[in-house]
Amino acid sequence: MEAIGVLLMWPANTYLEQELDRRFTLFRYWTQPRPREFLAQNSDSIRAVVGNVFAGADAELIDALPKLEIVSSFSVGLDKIDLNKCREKGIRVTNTPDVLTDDVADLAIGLMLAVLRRICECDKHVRRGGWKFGDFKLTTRFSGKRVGIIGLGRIGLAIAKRAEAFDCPISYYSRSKNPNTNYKYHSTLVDLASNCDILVVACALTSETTHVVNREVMNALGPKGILINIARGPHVNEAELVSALVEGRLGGAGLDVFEKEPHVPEELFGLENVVLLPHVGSGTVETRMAMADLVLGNLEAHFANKPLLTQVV
Ligand code: 8YV
Repeated sequence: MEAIGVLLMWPANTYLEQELDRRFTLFRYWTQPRPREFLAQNSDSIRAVVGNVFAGADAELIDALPKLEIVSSFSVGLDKIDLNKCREKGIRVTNTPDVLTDDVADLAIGLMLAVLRRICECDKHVRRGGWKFGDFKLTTRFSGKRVGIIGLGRIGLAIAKRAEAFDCPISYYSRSKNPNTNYKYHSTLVDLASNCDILVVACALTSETTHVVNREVMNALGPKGILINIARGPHVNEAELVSALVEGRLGGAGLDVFEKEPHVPEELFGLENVVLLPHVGSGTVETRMAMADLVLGNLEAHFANKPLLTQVV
């Protein structure tokens, strides 16, 4: 059978890379010193692309691969893939939903607790020997705080379920009201931010949701409000976030994602009411294995003319 060329865009996972190498003719895009020349020389053999949150399949890449049949993303987020272009060209797209929902939702709760109870600062206090000279200052309770969720999809609902276990009243904002839940719906994001203590970004990144958390929303959340972002950095106007935190107009933030990863605004480094994580939402052994198996399973299904496991387009 003719060798199937698969273009891996980013070294996201060792197991995935090894399995792609074993099953297909694997091209490692990030290792190519002259990408355009590489694509011109190999475009006829590349029938699949595997991307992730850092590198996907934009219009330029898709146009350079005339034999491309499927884009299988090692991520649930699809913001690095030109979905309309894929639709136009009949290119199938898959992602890795569900298998990472629990990890991401767990981390959102972890960030809420870490910010409100200053867990990272308490740890430093002990490690620096500060406890010998006095107790750590009092912090604030998480249980019972009002949690507002932007986007009530799989991950948003999982966060809500966890926060309810802490007796947190749940409210949400999304494009339309979810008829299958009793959570309080707010028709505007400013209204949600004005009526919660903790605002969580859990929606997909699109042109409509880029910078959806702006200065007005941050001011509405207020000097005791906490912003949690486990979705995408560009959901938040990062320059406005830095000024809101530095000026005290926002009470704190727990951030796993940033506008220009891996670069994080250094103004945040000295703020004790901010917890900074390196985009580790799905970063457990179990989940990344399950994600890799979904990528592999979708590719195997496609090339065996069987139904895809998690088809988006
Ligand atoms: C990626 C993510 O899964 O799935 C997503 O959309 O944001 C991440 O958890 C991870 O970075 C691997 O690409």
